[in-house]
Amino acid sequence: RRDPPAELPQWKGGGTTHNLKEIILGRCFTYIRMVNPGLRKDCLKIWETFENAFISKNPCNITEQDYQPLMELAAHPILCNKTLLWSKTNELAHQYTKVQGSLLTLEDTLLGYMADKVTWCGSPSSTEMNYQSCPRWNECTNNSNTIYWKMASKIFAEAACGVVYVMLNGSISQPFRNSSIFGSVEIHHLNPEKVPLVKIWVMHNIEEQSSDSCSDSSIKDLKSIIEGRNIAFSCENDHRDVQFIQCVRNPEQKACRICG
Ligand code: N1C
Repeated sequence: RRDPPAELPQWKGGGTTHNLKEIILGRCFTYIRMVNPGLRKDCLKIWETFENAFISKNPCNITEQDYQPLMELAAHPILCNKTLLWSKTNELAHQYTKVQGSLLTLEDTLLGYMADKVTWCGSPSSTEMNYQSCPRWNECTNNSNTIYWKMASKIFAEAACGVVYVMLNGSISQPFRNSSIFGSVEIHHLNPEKVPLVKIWVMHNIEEQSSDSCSDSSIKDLKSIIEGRNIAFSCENDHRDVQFIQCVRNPEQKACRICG
């Protein structure tokens, strides 16, 4: 008796975002016409290059080379003293930059703007995108999305100049993790010739008791990595400007009250 025919590989993650082409093209045009007018980029060429990076390929075998042409086409300079990196503070970091108005996260650059919150992958047996499923990061590390974020993050960190700000989450067990994109890619690609100082802001969930996360052992590890790269380090718990954003939703919290 023979085994039933093998099923097509099904990944555990959600499939390619529907209308991916329209979303990426639309975001690219929005970016060059409205977000950063004056930036000259060929959005149609960017889409074709993006598609070429992963179409007809095993989504678990994507390499940096696949995305290299796209990264070269889409990268652009950013001003000094405006870079904000983050890890496990996605929502707060973006809420803050939106209101604060001058700091930029990767999602404020073309590469981050186009790919924010979308998923994509192809399959070796088809020239179509896989709308059924895509690999999750725990199924394979070199999947089409992770490689994209790692490369875009590397380029973003390399391009940084002046003071670099970093928002970390003090309400999780290790605010700094070597395995995060921030810990494995970004800190290692800041250029000490252009970046004199990294300022860490460790934020805590406003509804919890705050603690001194700057003295946490994971932050000490981070300090030695940064100083070892000849970049000065500073760390602050619950940076006040960012706390104001947290206070909007929790105005009655103790940390948010002006008197008593
Ligand atoms: O692994 P992380 O955080 O430390 O990555 C965050 C770090 C930021 O400084 C960004 O510049 O790396 C960059 N980055 C993104 O901008 C981004 N947007 C969306 C990295 N990852 C990004 N994502 C998705 O979130 C992506 O799918 C990636 O795997 C997660 C990482 O989030 P994290 O663990 O909080």
